[in-house]
Amino acid sequence: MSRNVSARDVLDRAPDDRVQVLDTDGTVVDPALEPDLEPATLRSMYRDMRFCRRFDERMISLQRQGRLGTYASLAGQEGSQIGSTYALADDDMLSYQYREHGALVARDLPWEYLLYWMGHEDGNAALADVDVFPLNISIGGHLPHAVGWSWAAKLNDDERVSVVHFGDGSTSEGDFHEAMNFAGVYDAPTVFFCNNNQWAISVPRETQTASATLAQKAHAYGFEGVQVDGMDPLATYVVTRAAREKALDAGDDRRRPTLIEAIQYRYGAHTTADDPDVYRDEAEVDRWRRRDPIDRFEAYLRDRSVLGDDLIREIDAEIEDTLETIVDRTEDVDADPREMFEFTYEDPTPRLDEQREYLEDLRDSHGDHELLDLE
Ligand SMILES: Cc1ncc(C[n+]2csc(CCOP(=O)(O)OP(=O)(O)O)c2C)c(N)n1
Ligand SMILES: [Mg+2]
Repeated sequence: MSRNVSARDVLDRAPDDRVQVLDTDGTVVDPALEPDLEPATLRSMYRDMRFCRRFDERMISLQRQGRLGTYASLAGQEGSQIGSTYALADDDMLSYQYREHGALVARDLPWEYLLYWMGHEDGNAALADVDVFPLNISIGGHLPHAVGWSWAAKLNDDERVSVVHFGDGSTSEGDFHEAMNFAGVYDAPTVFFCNNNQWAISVPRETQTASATLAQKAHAYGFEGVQVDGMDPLATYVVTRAAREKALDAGDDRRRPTLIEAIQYRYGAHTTADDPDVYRDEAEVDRWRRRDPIDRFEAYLRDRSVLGDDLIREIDAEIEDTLETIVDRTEDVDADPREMFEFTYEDPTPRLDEQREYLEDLRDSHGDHELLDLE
């Protein structure tokens, strides 16, 4: 996988011995760990990271114009999402919280993904064609499902693994501990990928847990936990690749889980409904921006002549076209607000019936108001 090291070498380390390949200026700090990737793959990773940054700006702008619902920004977290997803097979099962748009970008971002953010019920469906579970707002709720999927894969001799992204805040939920325990006991081939972006809305990492690291929590469940520089796409690639190899073959005819704690930072607000100025200092944001994943990776690629100004211009033009196409396509879909009552219960509860009637009354009293014109 890397030039000189095995998966075992990457994972067999103390939980606070953080894996890093690139320095903040893009120079290689650990040549033994540098992955052996083709120029085309490196360019594609760069394109996807750049796409993520632009996607973020565009989504926030659409939200401000009233064309998109509440949105969770990923800026700062591109290296973690793209590096980790590139380390997988295309049909490994991916599940995520709500901020990991990059993992979807690395799976060619099906346009249907935007349906969720534009408030369509269809946006809650699994993206089955690209092996991605539905978006998960209920913190930690998707972890047991990810483990269950991987356990089933193992029992069926299916050579795929399950990779689950979640936040630092998720590690305080019971679901996290139940999922980790189950995976440890039943040898479930799961890669737990924790995006530790230092904050769970306004709660800082320091008050989330008394543990020195989140990675060490894996030891309580009998498997390895490893920290990685989450703003270094080559490091997240190398660690995820190693964890995947272990999930396929951990020796002794076993498949084993791993917890990865990717250290990173969310530059923006928690969501478009949040104001971070009330709980954190702008100087903190500036400090983390010096570790920017795109700048670092760009410097690395330019130094190797894999990337130059002309190619970046071409990439940017393609990104704008692609974004325009998926936004137009989603905006062309007609929404029917009645769908919000359709998919949770086979038989609606009395409370839901009441709410549906309330909606119908509103429609009657507002005539053909744009949002309530259901016919
Ligand atoms: C079970 C549950 N409890 C509380 C919330 C409210 N909530 C929404 S986001 C969030 C913080 C999650 O933080 P983290 O896991 O670190 O993810 P991040 O937003 O930083 O990516 C909370 C508590 C929720 N969505 N689900
Ligand atoms: Mg967080």
